[in-house]
Amino acid sequence: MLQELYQPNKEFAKNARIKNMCEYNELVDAANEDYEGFWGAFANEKIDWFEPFTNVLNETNAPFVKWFEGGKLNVAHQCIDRHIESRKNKAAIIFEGDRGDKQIITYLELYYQVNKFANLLKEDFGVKKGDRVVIYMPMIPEAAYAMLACARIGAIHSIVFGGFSAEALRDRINDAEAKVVITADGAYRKTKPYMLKPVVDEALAEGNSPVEKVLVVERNNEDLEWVAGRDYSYNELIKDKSPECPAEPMDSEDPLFLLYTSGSTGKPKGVQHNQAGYILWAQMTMEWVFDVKENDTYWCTADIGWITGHTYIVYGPLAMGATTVMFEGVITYPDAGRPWKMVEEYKINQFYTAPTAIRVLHKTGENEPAKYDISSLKVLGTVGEPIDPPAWKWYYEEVGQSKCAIVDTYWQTETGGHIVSPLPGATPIKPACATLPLPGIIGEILDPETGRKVGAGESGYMCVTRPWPSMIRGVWGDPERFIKSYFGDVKKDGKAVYFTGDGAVYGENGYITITGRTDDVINVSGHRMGTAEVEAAIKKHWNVAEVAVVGKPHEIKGEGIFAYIVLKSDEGVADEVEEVKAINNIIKKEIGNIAVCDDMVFAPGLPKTRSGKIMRRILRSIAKGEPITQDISTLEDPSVVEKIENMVKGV
Ligand code: 6R9
Repeated sequence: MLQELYQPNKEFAKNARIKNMCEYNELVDAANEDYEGFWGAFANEKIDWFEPFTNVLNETNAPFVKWFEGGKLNVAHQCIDRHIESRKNKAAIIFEGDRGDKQIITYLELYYQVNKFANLLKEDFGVKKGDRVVIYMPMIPEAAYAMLACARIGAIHSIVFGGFSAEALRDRINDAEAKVVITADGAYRKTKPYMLKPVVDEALAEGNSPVEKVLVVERNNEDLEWVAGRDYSYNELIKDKSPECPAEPMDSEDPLFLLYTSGSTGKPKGVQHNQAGYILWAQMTMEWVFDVKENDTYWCTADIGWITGHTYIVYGPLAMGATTVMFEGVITYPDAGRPWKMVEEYKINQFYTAPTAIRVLHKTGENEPAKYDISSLKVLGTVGEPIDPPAWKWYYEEVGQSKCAIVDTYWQTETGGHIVSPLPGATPIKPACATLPLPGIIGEILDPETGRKVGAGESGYMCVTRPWPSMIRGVWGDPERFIKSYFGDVKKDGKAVYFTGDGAVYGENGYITITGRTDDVINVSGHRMGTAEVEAAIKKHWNVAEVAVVGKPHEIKGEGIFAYIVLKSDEGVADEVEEVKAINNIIKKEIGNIAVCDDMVFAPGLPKTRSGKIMRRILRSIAKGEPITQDISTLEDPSVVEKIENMVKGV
């Protein structure tokens, strides 16, 4: 195992914030010895408090915990105002549009834009502290202004990824009881305009919507249908707004945002993050894991519709006063050299993306990095799903020129920020391995039966056994689901601990390799998808009697979506291709393009136990083409397995 380790670049390590494993261990020990002292000291050092906190951690009502009680702060102040004195002319956001249009927004400019936006929300829309605001936006600077404007006035934003359908948007709006939606007329993708506002119209069409007002950023100048008294142009309203808006003093535990994510059952849940703990860890992990320096330019290719975009495009980089690149386009367009061209042009120092993107860049543009001067790169990051060793190697050798650390950052929507990751100046790295828990995070692989920490070479459940500042604070409107989803599976010393939903295995040196979800969540191109959600959409087709959805390994996407469908009747199914299309159209309507199935099999039945439980493990094995190892004799109808197997072989 050890020969597979790559040591940190010595030159880089000299100036890194955490320079070696001794320093890493000192921090880990400090947290172990005095957990509250450790976090309290960092909270004092990093956050510009309006009023100091009086208590570090309150666990009396665990798992509902409170961090930094008594403290007052404002996240927009932390991300913008406090930098004005020393960084007013520094680029806060470098925006590159899909068509190559560029914009550089300084911290002072960001301050004015966000204040105006905040005043608009307050004065024209009556948005108050605690109100929910849904943001359904493309990757344009106004999306970041919208987030920070909400934070400034204490409104709770809930971003819905622009690829979600009207139905999915409606569900999220209703669940959050949002008063306002902020959107854009449209945006560009591969130089072609597409529309967003009509999706909002459709989401609100049913009536009974909690939404009172819709704010439209006119990016494409498309002709739109405007609903009088509901829809307003941002471009018009913003004109006469004052560039000064006081930052609302917020309690440490006031909610900052909701972000809906998929679980193993039911509809998506609104993951709630609060103010102080979230912003503290967003900033600390930016500093530790990416080691961004004052003059660096950092680029994360995620979309702000996902947690990675929240923490590592907007909140983390701005909290530490860094320059963050925001990219509207598609990284393989016009060709797979686009990101390297941007690295050359902006002299990007840290580049953060997903394994899916790395695989596609590798496959379609293996030699592209060498065509550009990408010598500015220092740290490369990956996130969202396990990365495979060949993709890792290409990333390390061709993009990182064998001198950049790769930080394989493991975390989730619920963790707010990284929890297991190498530190670029300290941790010897290993292909496709997230390595060690970050200091302050008590991450352990536990045996789900006994709650015992497993040994080297053993696998178990990836857990965090103490609360940490940026952890999920609740599932919006459903405290029981919060407890059940995260604290129901694993107990350590009789106490329920946070379980991530992922399996993991320890290497000899305590290194953690994440092996993937243990539940019915699949990971398609790094996007989390509940198989139950896809099944619910498919069931809306009139002719579907039963359905089971599983993940299947996919060369580019990591996992693809494989659906086994039992039709009610073969009659009227003139053409299977048409049936597949019709079902996929329903999925597009109910969820969005990201949930379209890669494979669909019309099965004669599903393998079920006598109590009626669908044996998904069998279906997973069939999808993978693996031999079935489970005992099928106890199934209600064992013959169905062979029938399905034969059908799949013919797919
Ligand atoms: C940040 C993010 C979370 C799920 C998580 C796990 C998978 C994320 C990973 C990884 C292996 C990594 N995941 N990072 N698996 N190695 N470095 O992706 O959040 O969308 O909530 O997904 O993604 O399965 O449980 P989210």
